[in-house]
Amino acid sequence: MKSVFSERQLLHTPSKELSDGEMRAAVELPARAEYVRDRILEVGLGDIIEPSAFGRAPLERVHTKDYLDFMEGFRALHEAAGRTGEAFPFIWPTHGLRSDVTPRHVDGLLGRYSFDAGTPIGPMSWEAAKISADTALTAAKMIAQGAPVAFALCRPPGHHAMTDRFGGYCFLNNAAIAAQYLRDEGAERVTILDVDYHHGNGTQQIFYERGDVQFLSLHADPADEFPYFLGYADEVGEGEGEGCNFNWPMPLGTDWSGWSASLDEACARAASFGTDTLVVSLGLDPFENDPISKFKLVSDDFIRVGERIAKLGLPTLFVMEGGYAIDALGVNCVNVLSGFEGA
Ligand code: SP5
Ligand code: ZN
Repeated sequence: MKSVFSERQLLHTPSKELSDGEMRAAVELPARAEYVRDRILEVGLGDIIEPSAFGRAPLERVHTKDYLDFMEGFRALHEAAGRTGEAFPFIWPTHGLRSDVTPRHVDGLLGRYSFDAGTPIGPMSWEAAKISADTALTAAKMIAQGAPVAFALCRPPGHHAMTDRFGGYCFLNNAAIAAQYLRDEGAERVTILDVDYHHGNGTQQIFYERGDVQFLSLHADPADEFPYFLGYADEVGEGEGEGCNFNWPMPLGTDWSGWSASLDEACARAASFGTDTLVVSLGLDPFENDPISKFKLVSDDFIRVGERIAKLGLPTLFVMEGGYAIDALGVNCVNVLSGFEGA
């Protein structure tokens, strides 16, 4: 299968993040993508293509213009405030504060356009995020033109990004942008299957009232894990989207037996929806040695993930999300892709 990737996605270089009451070394590092790229070349999975530039139009199908303007203008505002490194949001317009005002200062805007303090944003983050979205779009175009499968080596990741807020290491929702693009190019019923350890709150929010894009997510119970405030089993969609959103929250410590039972149920949902195109939000953080996660999948389990998804017999776009066990990331990611191809 073909993959899409650009070294410009490495320009976002977070150094630290707020974790356990301390500033710790960031985990969403450029090397993540390099390990996956190197493994693709090592096993000869297929060509790696450079993304082409799609411009703002496909981003505006998912994100608000004011959010994209903020992201584009962030670097200038940040530097005007006398800063050159990374920034962290630290105040949000929660209940009791005004959400109908747009501050002028970059720190106010950071709060307006984010939902957590765990996502460092630096001068080059927008550039890298934009290319990451182009990577998803370039791979989606291959599917729209008839390829049975394609892999978007996205980094930074996307599934936590909402219509108008970044967070969870995500700035642009690559999978959502690709799914919307596929709809606009003729797909009738798209399913997004999210296997990242964390609930894909951004993707769920974006499509929550949509009957044409189904969202299925397997993840750690948000009562115990980030993003805490979305991803529960009673969230089933609203309006046109009622019955098109399904969550499988699972206990910390879940291994292949429990996880694969949820995967089987999700695949049954994908089939019964009448899906014609599948987008997989491919997080590799359910891995047993992931430094921030508490599931127990082993490297060989990822081969079976690919095999199970292939059984659906759908045109499938894989979009990389999380996964922080850096030295195992290449093997685990490519195991899913080879499992899919070999099935
Ligand atoms: C795309 C993706 O996987 N985003 C994940 C964002 C998770 N951010 C919160 C991380 C908190 C980590 N705390 C770890 C404590 C370990 N002792
Ligand atoms: Zn994750």
